[in-house]
Amino acid sequence: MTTGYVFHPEYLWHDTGTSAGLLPADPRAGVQPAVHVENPEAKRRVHELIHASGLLGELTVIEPRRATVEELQRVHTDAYIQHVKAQSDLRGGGGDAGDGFSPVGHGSYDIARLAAGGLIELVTAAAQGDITNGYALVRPPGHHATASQGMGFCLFNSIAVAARHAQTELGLARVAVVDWDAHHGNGTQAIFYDDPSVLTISLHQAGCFPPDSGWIHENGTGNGVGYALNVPLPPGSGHAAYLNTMTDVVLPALYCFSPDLILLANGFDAGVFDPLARQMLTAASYREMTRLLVGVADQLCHGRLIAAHEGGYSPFYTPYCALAFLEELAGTATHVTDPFAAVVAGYAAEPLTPRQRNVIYEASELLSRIQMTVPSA
Ligand code: 9RB
Ligand code: ZN
Repeated sequence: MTTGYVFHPEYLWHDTGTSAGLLPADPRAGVQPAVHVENPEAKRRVHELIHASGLLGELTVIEPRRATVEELQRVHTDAYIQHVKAQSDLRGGGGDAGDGFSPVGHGSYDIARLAAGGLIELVTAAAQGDITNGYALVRPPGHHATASQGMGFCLFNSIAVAARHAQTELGLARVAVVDWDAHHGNGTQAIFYDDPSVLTISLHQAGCFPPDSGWIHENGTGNGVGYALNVPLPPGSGHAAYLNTMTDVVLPALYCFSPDLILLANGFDAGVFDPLARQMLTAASYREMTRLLVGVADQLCHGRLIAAHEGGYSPFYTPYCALAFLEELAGTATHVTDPFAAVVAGYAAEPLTPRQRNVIYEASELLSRIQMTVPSA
């Protein structure tokens, strides 16, 4: 049993330029430019901590490759792929993948292909039995990207590309995508909305991003009805809300669905110090959520759980959440413990509120529509 790990320095070279927190910088309107919030720092520090803690030595390092155009075409339209390439070919940066919130730096097309290809390589290694599970520490992120548009810092939907690769090339027919990033995994949901062979489950802060997306009634369409699940947790949700969502919605959904592969959109922006959401998870929360997910993967699909890094913007706290996640994925522990644990202990102790309980209950009522066998088209 080994854990695969994908990282590449090029992931840090994806140049998002400047922004003003969420907004595009606009000096003429008095909106001050700052380093873009989706910048390399948090991810660089995650990799450093994985190395410095000694955990890297226990992992199976897997070299990423660039996803081919054919592999991207399983998910994205030709026009969109060409658009990202054209924006990336511009000199001096300033490109955008669609919504005005998805910067494309010079050369970012190749880096986004390296991110999607990193996921493909991990999924392939898991299918071959070279690794049990794995984590790709990639940039740019992917879960907001739809077939035809970049959104919310995301260029290519790496998880979706890996899911289609697993189905078409590796014989892994049923794929479940769990998305615990603080924002709605709208792109992944949209790509598989009519497809009962891919179950998408997104836990997120209600109404955060994209605006008006990820509500509980979004359940899929056509043959895919029942195979999209959303748990829009109120702002301020923390350890209890997320752990209860895992035990009452995510785990039962996975048992009902019985996947051959579980993919995880692994955002750490539901962490308590994150600037882009208002959730309150701690490193201990990520550890426990991961333990639950690893347990299901072991029971249902030979441990095959492959995670893609998504959000997580606190440079000082994201690394400890990621380390806790990866220790648990690898079934090991390092000498490094969350140095903020004492500070955040009170947040994690916050009990479930009635509103959180209602959302989780409503989501759990939708599980009966999932079938163990894919309905024939
Ligand atoms: C919109 C605005 C956002 C807000 C949040 C993210 C987070 C992404 C992430 C990206 C873009 C503003 C739509 C401001 O971490 N995903 O995992 N943009 N928000 N103005 N408008 C119209
Ligand atoms: Zn996010």
